[in-house]
Amino acid sequence: MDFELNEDQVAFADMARAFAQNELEPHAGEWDQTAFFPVDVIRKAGELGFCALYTPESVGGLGLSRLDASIIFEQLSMGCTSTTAYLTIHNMVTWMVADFGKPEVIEQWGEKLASGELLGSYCLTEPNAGSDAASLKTSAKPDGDDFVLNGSKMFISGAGDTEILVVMARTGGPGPKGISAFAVDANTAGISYGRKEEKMGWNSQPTRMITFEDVRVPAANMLGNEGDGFKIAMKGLDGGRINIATCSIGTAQQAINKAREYMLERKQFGQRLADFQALQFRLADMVTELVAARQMVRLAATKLDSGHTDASAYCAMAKRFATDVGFKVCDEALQLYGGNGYIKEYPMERFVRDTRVHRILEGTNEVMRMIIARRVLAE
Ligand code: FAD
Ligand code: 2MC
Repeated sequence: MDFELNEDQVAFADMARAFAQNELEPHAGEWDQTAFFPVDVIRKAGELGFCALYTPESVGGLGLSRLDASIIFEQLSMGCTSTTAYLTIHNMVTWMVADFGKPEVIEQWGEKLASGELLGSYCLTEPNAGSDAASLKTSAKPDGDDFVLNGSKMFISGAGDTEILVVMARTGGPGPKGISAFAVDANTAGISYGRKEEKMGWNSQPTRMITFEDVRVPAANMLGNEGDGFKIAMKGLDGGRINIATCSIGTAQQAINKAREYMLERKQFGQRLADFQALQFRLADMVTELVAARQMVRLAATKLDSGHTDASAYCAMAKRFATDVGFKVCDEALQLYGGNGYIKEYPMERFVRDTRVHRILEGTNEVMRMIIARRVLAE
């Protein structure tokens, strides 16, 4: 067991840190305020391989491990939580198309997704199917060489500004086995987008509802085989959950770094905040919990990399733990800033708003507990 980063990982982390400091951090506050989706910066990230970190090299990705990807996403999220979180969703979509797409679909879209020329959205949630994703109702009915999609998807990240949708739809009977996954051109006739949701955080990426009305999708665009869609969706989310957990870790680390500086400067009662033992102990707990969370995320990534039978449960544990810790650390850091923590001139309130949703999406933390408990009780 080696807990140190190897030379390559240090180099990747350095590259990601430089990108975060130069391209993300200086603009993150403004993107949040103006709800601006920085597509050009995401494409620039694509030039460095950040749009397809764990997609195979044969499809234009970097072919890295999930562990390496997590190390990179952590650095990026220190620059902008919300933009990096979208980037992780795009990575998930790109990997799904590359891993489960038919050769003609990979040929058509694989490298363009990997480079960031095309951006992707992951479409599972529906108005009446959130946590119970296997109850989804969007239908895909065969008609000649096509499937015809009808239904709606809710809360879709990037929707309206992305080019490729990975859509989970029902081709068979009720339950998970009746679901198939499709790669869909986002501009196909019959697809319409709802208004951009006004959100508490994650403002540098749009979230919209999508409606499908008699949308024709070539049968060749099915990912995997008919009835495989739910498992493909869950496999995508195993990695997605590590990545969202990572975005919480990176943001919390940034919050600690800034709180530390503030404690060393700000004086009250004739002393620096850093001189109050109560605050020293709070900082100590924040750092301790963050280190534990980071190690758990990296352990889950390693389990996914090695194809461990319990990998999904570890991903769920990491997601549950790291997103709860990340949010708590950001909230404590805000407290250390006092009134300034609540003011938008400083980044603390944005860190709190952006990490809050990590406890809800990519499977709520209650669903994570469900996955973990089922695994433990099955043993
Ligand atoms: P519900 O399922 O209605 O749950 C409500 C509450 O009940 C939650 O606290 C939940 O944990 C709890 N609950 C439900 N069932 C149980 C149970 N059995 N036991 C205990 N507690 C339970 N989805 C996508 O497909 N693609 C996206 O790109 C995407 N992006 C998103 C971006 C944002 C900003 C947001 C807010 C959501 C996004 N989602 C996306 C949807 C997200 O995954 C869902 O919101 C989430 O899975 C929860 O579903 P729900 O909102 O329907 O809540
Ligand atoms: N990998 C591979 N297969 C999996 C799997 C995984 N991680 N998880 C489940 N499966 C298989 C499972 O083995 C079963 O197959 P079989 O019958 O052959 O054994 C099948 O899938 C059905 O699984 P379950 O019986 O566990 O299905 P159930 O309906 O009970 O619920 C649950 C599963 C609750 C875990 C799932 O519905 C879930 O994850 N819900 C949360 C939804 C979610 O995460 N949404 C996120 C949307 S994306 C988002 O928010 C973004 C921001 C992008």
